[in-house]
Amino acid sequence: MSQAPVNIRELLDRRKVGYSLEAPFYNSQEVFDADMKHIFGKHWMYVGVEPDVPEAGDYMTVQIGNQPILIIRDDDGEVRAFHNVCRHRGSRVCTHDKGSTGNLVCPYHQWTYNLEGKLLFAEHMGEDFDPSKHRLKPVHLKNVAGLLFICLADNPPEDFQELVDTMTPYIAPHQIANTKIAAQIDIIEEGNWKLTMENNRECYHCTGNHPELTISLYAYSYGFAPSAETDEGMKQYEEMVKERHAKWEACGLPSAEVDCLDTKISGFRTMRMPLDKEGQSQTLSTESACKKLLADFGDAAIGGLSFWTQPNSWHHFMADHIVTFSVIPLSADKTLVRTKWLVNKDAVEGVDYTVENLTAVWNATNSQDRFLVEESHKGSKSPEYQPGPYSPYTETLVEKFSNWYINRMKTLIGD
Ligand code: 3BY
Ligand code: FES
Ligand code: FE
Repeated sequence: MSQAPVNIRELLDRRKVGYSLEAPFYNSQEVFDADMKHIFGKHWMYVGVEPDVPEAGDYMTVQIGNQPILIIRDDDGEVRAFHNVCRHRGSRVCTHDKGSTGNLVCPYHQWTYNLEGKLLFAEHMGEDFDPSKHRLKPVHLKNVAGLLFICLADNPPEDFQELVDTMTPYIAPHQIANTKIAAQIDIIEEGNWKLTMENNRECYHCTGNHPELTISLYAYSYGFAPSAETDEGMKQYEEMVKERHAKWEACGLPSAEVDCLDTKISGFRTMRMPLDKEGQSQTLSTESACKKLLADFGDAAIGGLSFWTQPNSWHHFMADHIVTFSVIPLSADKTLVRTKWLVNKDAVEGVDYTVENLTAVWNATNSQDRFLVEESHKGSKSPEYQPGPYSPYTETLVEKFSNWYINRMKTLIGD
C-alpha cells in the first residue's frame, strides 16, 4: 500500500494517454475502494454461466467486495440473482459456493424464502409482521445467450442492451445452455485487477511467454507479429480472414469484428478469428479437445469466437468447447481469475474428452500470466516505477481498457 494520501481526481486528470497508469491505481487502498464502488458497483460484471445452475433450485454464490451475491434458477427455469443477506439479521442465507435446494433456508433462525425470494416462513414474528416487506433483495441479472452478468447498481447502464442484442447471435450457435462445466480452476493472482485486465488485452507478451497458446493463435490476429501494420504477412492474413468470415457467416456464424471497448459504458469487443494449423480449437494439437461438438457445425474448423468485456471478462468459443474467464478483485493486490471450460453436456469424460487435454493450453497460459501480473505488481510498488508507453501496434486494446477505466472513473467520482 502506498503511504501518502491519494487524490484520485488529480491522478485521473493527469493520466497520460497511451501510457500505463500511475502506481496508486495499482497499489492504493483508496483507489481500490473507489474501484469497488464505481467500477464493480455500477457496471455489468460477468460472474458465471447457465450450466453453473442447470436445474431449478441450483444456486451459486459469489462475493463482490463486501457484497455476498446468490444466483439461483427458479422453478420456471429463470436464472435470478439476490443479495445473499437474510432480511432477519443479515446472515448469509446460502453459505456454500454451489448447491441445490427446494427453498432458501437461512441457517441462523430458519427464515425460509422461495426461489423467487419471497419470504414463506418466519417463526415467532408476531401478528404485525409483514413477510411481503422482507423479501430477499434482488440484484439485476442478464443472461446473454448463457453468460450470466450481474449489476449491483439500482439503475444499471442501459447500453448493456446493445451488448445483449449484438452478442446474442454470435454466442447462441455455441449453445451454452446445452453444455456442462467440464473443469473450473480458480487462481488468485497477487496483483491488482487492472494489471490482470491489461495483461489480457495484449499479446505483445505472447511470443515470449505462451508457447502452448501460440500454437493455435495466429500472430496477426492478436497483433503480436512484428510491425503488424506494414508486414506483408498481415495483408495475407487479412485476406484469409475475409474469406473465412464469408464462409462462416454463410453457415449462420456471425464473425465480423465489433469493437466498442472504450466508446460505450458497457464496453466490449468481439470477432471470430481463424486458428492456426488444423484450426479447430485452442489445444496443443489445434484439433478439437472434445469429440462431441457443441452443435452441428458441419466442420469443426470454425476458428475461435472471442469476446472481451469491460471491466472483467474474456471468452473464447470454439466448435468443441468454450473457455470463459471472470476476474474478481479481492483486494488492491489480490485478484481472483476464475476459468471455466464448457463442453457438450452429453460428452463423456475419458471417452469424448479428457480434462487434461481440454485444459492444457489455458492452464499453462494462466499460470504464465499470473507470473507476469505478479511481477508487474511488484515492480509498480517501486518509487522508481513510472508509467511507460503502450505499443501503438500491439497494445491498442490495453489503451482502450485504461481509457475506458479513466473515463468511467472521471464521470463517476464526485469532485
Ligand atoms: O485471451 C485473450 O484475450 C488473448 C489471448 C492471449 C492474450 N489475449 C490477448
Ligand atoms: Fe436469517 Fe435470522 S438471520 S433467520
Ligand atoms: Fe497472456
